[in-house]
Amino acid sequence: MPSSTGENTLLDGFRLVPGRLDREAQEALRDAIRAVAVEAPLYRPSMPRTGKPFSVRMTNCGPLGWVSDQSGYRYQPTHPGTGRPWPAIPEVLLSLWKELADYPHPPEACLVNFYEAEARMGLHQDSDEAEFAAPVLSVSLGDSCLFRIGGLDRRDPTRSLRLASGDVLLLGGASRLAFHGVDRIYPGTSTLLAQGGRINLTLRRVTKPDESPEW
Ligand code: MD3
Ligand code: FE
Repeated sequence: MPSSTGENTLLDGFRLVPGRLDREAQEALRDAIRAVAVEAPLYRPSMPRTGKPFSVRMTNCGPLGWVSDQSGYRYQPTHPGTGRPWPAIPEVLLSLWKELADYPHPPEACLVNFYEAEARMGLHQDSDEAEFAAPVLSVSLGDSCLFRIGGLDRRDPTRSLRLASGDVLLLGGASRLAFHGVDRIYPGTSTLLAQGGRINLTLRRVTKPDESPEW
C-alpha cells in the first residue's frame, strides 16, 4: 500500500531514513567526498540545447558519472574536464547501498551535487539509466533543503519535505520515476561544511546487470 505522510500520497517504494548518519559518520563522508572532489573537480554542467548553466555544481565517483552539456544528458566513464576516470565510490556509501537498497548488484554511479545558498534543481525525472529495478539512494550533507516530490506525470500533485544533514532517502518501486526537485536551501542550518552549502549524493545502478556474479 502506498504510504501517506500528509495531504498527498507518496508513491510506493519511497522511504526516508532521517538521521541515518550521525555527526561522526557525516564528517567521515564529507572528508571522503572532499577527496573525490580533489581528484575529480566540481564543475558547472549546462542544459542540453540551450547551454544554460546549472546553479548546482557537480562531480561523480564510480565507474560511470552523469554529465550534462549542450549535446545532452548521458553517463560516461571519465570527467568532462580532466578526461580521467571518476574516483571510486567511498566504501561507506557502498555499505549503505548493501544495507538499504534491496538490490543484488553494486551501484555504478554516485552523482555529487553541490548547492550554494541560491542553487535550485527544477522538477525532473531520473530516466537516463537502463535499469529501473534498482532504487536511487540519496544522502544529504550540510545545510537543509526543501525537497519536492510528485507523481509519474509532471502535473501530478507534489509534496514538500525538508531534508537535513545525515538523512538518507530511498526511491525504489514506483517512486523511482517520480518527478522531484529541490526548491530551496536553508543557509546556516548545519555546521558540517565550514563555508556552508549542501551536498547531495545519489547512488544509482545505470546498466542492466548481466549473468555475472552478484558483486
Ligand atoms: C526521487 N538530486 O541528482 S535527491 C538528482 O537533492 C536529484 O540533489 C536531488 O534529483 C538533490 O537527480 C534530489 C533525492 C532524489 C534522488 C533521485 C530520485 C529523489 C528522487 C529519483 C526518483 C525520484
Ligand atoms: Fe533527480
